[in-house]
Amino acid sequence: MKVFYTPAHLRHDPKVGIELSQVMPAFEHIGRAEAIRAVLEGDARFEFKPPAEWGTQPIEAVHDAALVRFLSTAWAEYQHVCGPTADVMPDVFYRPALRRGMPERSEPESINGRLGWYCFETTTPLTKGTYEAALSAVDTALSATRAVLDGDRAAYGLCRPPGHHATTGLYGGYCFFNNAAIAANHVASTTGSKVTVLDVDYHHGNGTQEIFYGRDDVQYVSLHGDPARAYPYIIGYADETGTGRGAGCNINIPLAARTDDDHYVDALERACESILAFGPAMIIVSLGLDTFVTDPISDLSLTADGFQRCGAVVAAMGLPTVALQEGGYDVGALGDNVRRWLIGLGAWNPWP
Ligand code: Q9C
Ligand code: ZN
Repeated sequence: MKVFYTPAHLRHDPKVGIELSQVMPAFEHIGRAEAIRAVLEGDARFEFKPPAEWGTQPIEAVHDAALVRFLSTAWAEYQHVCGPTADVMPDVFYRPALRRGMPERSEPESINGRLGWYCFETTTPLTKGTYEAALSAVDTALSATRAVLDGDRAAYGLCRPPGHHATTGLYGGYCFFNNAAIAANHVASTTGSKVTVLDVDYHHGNGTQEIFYGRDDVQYVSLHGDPARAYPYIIGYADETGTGRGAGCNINIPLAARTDDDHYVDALERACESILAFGPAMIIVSLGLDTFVTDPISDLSLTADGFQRCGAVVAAMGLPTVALQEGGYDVGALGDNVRRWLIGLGAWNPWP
């Protein structure tokens, strides 16, 4: 099975974030992708490939061009006005209610004001090379997708930074560009076929849901910690099912704390029935391993065995599959958890 990876991810090197009122060392750090790379390199079933360069056109087919432009210069602009500062993040967020009863204004002029216009929370610093790393994560996603469009049964994109929290116009949740949404939109728009994004990260992929909420050519199916208790709190509920042409094409399956392998696999099998009913030509998996029992920021109870069973459940649908890396923060276990999930997918075997 092909694994797409580039060391360009190392250029996004955040050190701190504010989580639960504490200044915390970054959970989403360079060691995550390096841990996955080390484990997969040690298993002859995985063949490493560098991604091709795709430029910004497929990104701007999903995200506002203004977000892309902002991210390309924001860190450097901030250095002139407020620097030197390695990790750059807003201290004032745009909230429409601040101007209740008044006409809306557009993007602020100052760099600090613009940060709070484009970013929605406090755990996603911009660093010197964040933009280049975020572009490389999109390249990784699109290159893995092309391998599958060209006939591979499955491929894995070791994307970093992750993507599923990034919306059309906002970044946050450790995410800048929505790698999976860009890949899904690329497939839907270039082939005319239906695509499903199956999101198994612990957190609801609010960005992917927002991007496709009104569309009937891309289905979004997510299993995640119930937003009644889990990030991103204000989106990800079961009654959010899509709008307009997209009505019925968004499926959220919120899960209880400490959900174990058996209950998770049951829920995933239900999700797969909805996917088969939709009838996509390809599955893009937002592959987060932060459902793991000892993940430091999550509260589900999956094991490595459970991950292998999940991969096999997805493989049993018999559809071409692209797995793209999202979260997973128990770095000591992360590489092996990814490996087990991909072994379950069993891309080197004939279709089950
Ligand atoms: N205690 C991904 O897994 N912080 N992003 C949550 C809750 C942000 C997770 C704090 C979590 C973002 C890709
Ligand atoms: Zn996550």
